[in-house]
Amino acid sequence: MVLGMLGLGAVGVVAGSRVQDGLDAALAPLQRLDPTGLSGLLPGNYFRIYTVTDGYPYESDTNYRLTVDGLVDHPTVYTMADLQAMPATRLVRTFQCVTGWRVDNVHWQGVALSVLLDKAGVQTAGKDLRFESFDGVYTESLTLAEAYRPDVIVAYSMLGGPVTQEHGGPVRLYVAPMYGYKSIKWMSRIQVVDRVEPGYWETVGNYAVEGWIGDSNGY
Ligand SMILES: Nc1nc2c(c(=O)[nH]1)N[C@H]1C(S)=C(S)[C@@H](COP(=O)(O)O)O[C@H]1N2
Ligand SMILES: [Mo]
Repeated sequence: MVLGMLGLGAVGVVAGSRVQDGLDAALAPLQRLDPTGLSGLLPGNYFRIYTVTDGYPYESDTNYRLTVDGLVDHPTVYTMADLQAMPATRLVRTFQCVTGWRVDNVHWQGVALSVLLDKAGVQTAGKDLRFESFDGVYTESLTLAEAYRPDVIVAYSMLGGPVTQEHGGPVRLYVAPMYGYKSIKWMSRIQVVDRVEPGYWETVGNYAVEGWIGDSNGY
């Protein structure tokens, strides 16, 4: 009896994740045609997969590298194993895209950005951060004060497993208090700079550089 129930439970989990994969796959072509996010008008409590290039870049866990450099005393290149060996931060939060869609109770795990900044030793001239994606196009920004919040993490886990390729794996940023566009996917570089450099949608789409959830936004 107990074994039977466990078996049923396992089947339920697998079926559930297949349904979600199917939804993502079905929506992917639509999302590629819709970089401005009008598909956010569709109903449903699930992620839309966004990319501003013509695909989803791939990097294996083994080959993945994250560079922290710029105005720091100790420029560092991290591997996946390095990040996973560091103290982990877990968050369960609503993910909110500025276009209107949201996903409740998303589980995240990663390294607090503040931990990486402390290790790097930010110089006094360093005021802001510039983030790069290995898609070669998308960028983002945060002030140093924002980056030091405990709910800003360099995430290697999302939705109960590794961050998938479509969701920006192996590693993406997760800025919990801000709209989704701040959470850069396929993150490859964190550069400490001396002034705010507005990110991709903040230049192309006039989104607010300060992406606080709940604020009105240039979007
Ligand atoms: N590299 C990259 N990061 C990105 C985006 C993107 O197109 N490219 N879209 C942003 C936006 S607007 C949102 S809402 C979220 C969506 O995350 P998801 O694709 O995992 O749903 O990723 C953000 N990070
Ligand atoms: Mo978004």
